[in-house]
Amino acid sequence: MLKPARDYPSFRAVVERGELVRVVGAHSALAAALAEQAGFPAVWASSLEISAMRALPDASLLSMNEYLRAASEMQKALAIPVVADCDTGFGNNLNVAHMVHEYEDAGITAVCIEDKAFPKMNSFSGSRHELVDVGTFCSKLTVAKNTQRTPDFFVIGRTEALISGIGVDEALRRCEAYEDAGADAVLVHSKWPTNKEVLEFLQVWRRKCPVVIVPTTYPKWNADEAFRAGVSVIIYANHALRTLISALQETYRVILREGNTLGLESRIATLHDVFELQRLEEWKSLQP
Ligand code: SPV
Ligand code: MG
Repeated sequence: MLKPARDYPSFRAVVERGELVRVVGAHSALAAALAEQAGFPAVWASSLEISAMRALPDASLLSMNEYLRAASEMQKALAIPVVADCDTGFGNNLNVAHMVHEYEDAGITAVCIEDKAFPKMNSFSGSRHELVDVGTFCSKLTVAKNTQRTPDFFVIGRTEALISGIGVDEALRRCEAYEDAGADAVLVHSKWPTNKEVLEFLQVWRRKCPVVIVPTTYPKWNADEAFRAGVSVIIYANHALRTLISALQETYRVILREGNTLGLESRIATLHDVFELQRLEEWKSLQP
């Protein structure tokens, strides 16, 4: 019998297994379903990927409802949890409370908010990234935790201290305060070309809160090594988007160049693959 919505564990339950959690970014339910098929235990509903699907920059342009819709479409297609990238929380404490109501209602079990000022710019955009002060962000985290209705709801507090260039000590000071304010995990984001800054952070971090990283600019660091160094969750945030771009560029080029699609056929998914991802047979069984 067709079950359009599937059962899935909360992100907290996945983290509490005690193993390294590798999370991959997605921009659509289809990409999320492929991540699940590949074996990932959770999916990151990335603000960069979701904005890029509209050919727009990741600059607080889309509304909360647009991000929520994308995350909730992903969650409906999955038997693994979505971690929703909620940027700055879409405004002040009131926006954060509204966000938690809406995301929790939609069945999302984990959200991530960051300490940049609204409106924000993507962390790799080369802009000056203004942060809110520690107290302001702690207050957002406390509001988020006080708003949730299910005990499992998981709030990640993300610092952009390293992205804005104010150093590892400040990142530590902020993450300690975010844990004290109720964050269930801290995300320390870095754009350093190696794992240097994150390692310095981990060497001093003595708190219980799990540490989340996004190793976009230091892709050499192996997951097992990161786990041994104290990382609990790794987010591969934008590789799906970049793969999509390269794959489509190549397909479109070949079609125009060759005048037919013969050379592509063995390299691209079949329609059977498409129907399977759509669970077409299950849907067809509704109307015998
Ligand atoms: C995202 O994937 O939208 C992120 C990670 O927040 S980053 O793009 O590195 O800021
Ligand atoms: Mg983002």
